[in-house]
Amino acid sequence: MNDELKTPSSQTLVISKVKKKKPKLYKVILLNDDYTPMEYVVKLLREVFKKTENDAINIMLMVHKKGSGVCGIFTKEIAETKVFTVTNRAKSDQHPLKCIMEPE
Ligand code: TYC
Repeated sequence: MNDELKTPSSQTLVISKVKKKKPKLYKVILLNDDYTPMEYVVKLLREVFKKTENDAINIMLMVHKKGSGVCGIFTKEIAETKVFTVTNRAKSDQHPLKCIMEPE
């Protein structure tokens, strides 16, 4: 990718090989437990991760059967916010639901 810079004399200087940095991405992962109600997990997936009812049910069932499942892939800040939101909501609703993030 080429970048154009204006010099003081307003000529255009083209600097090549300036790579635009891709942001690192993180998976947000839900972990299974024996107590959090299935409907609660589906509701969280709909509200926090904007999943359709169908997608939310499928992700919840995947977590239930396999032990964990990816709810989405985000930049660091967004992933941190999702983990924070899920963790706080589960805690305040007294469910042991755990949500983590890991590099993609
Ligand atoms: N295993 C839970 C149950 O049987 C449901 C559940 C699904 C819990 C996904 C957590 O991340 C989770 N009620």
